Amino acid sequence: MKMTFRWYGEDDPVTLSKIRQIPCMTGVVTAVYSVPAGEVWPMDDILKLKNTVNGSGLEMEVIESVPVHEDIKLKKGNYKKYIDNYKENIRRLAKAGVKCICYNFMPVFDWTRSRLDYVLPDGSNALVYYKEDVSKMDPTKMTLPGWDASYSPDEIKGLIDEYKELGEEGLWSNLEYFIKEIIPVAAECGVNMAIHPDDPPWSIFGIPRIITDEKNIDRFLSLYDDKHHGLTMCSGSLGCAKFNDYTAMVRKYSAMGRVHFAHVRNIKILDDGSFEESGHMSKCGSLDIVEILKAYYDTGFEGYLRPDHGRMIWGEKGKPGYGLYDRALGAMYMAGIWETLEKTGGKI
Ligand SMILES: [Mn+2]
Repeated sequence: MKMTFRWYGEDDPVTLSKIRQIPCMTGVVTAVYSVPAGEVWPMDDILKLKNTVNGSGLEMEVIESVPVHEDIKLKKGNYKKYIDNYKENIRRLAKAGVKCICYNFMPVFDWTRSRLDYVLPDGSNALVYYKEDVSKMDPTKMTLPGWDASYSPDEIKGLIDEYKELGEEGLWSNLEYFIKEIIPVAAECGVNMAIHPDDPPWSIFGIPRIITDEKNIDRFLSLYDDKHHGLTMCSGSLGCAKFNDYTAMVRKYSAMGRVHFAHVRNIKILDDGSFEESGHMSKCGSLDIVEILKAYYDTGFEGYLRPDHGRMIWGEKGKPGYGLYDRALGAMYMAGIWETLEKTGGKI
């Protein structure tokens, strides 16, 4: 296991030098953020990023994310050009020493929450998803940090209608086409492709979401029989649905050698299926973080792991979910569990 930390580039208030001081860190997970979705990343930009990261004593072996253009997900318009661009990005990143690329196939919207600054009982701020509030949200009149803000309200509405028309099976078919195009390139370059599950793992705003549960992940993996075709397992995404036995899923897919990247954070699931992002420690939420890490350890996990979203604590201001302090606490908590697993041969 290699512990990593997400870094949003030179504009990120959490600097590389701060990340370097977290004792367990081997590298950062980052991306070229200046290029619109679908376009080829200039090699100079990739190498500049790599040199900056390496210059601070950290590795850049994981990219999160190379975004998938909506035309590819809808298999319309310029999808062929965008798939060619995607393949070129895989080749270029491989040349720069990247070993793993995280991506997702969520239509239009990335992770969705109803509030980004909910105050937990201990006074920290966290992201929450309250079902009732989400049901009243109008996605054409708002945006969230992970969403592509380049669309106008009319364009968003048009996209939502197109995805409703496409439906789940249509989305599966477009995903299959994309996978069969890109995985041979990734395999040739020695890059592991790691799809991020949908967050949350159910349909929102009436549009389909398909990377949601064990049955669908089995179906996803069966699209291409090659270890380069794999997963980012995210406890905060799959684990926020009561219908997922998250630890069992980690055990299964990690044993198959298909988990290349692990996102670990805790979630407190509420009675109506809403959830709050909590501190990483097992007692803070509904997931048993020790059991999750033990599942990785027992199955010989050799991929990358990062703390996922953190709360905002100690008065820190910054990108929701991506402050320094709580993620650093989470990383050290998990590094401590991992060291104990190693020293006891997993007998904890
Ligand atoms: Mn995640």
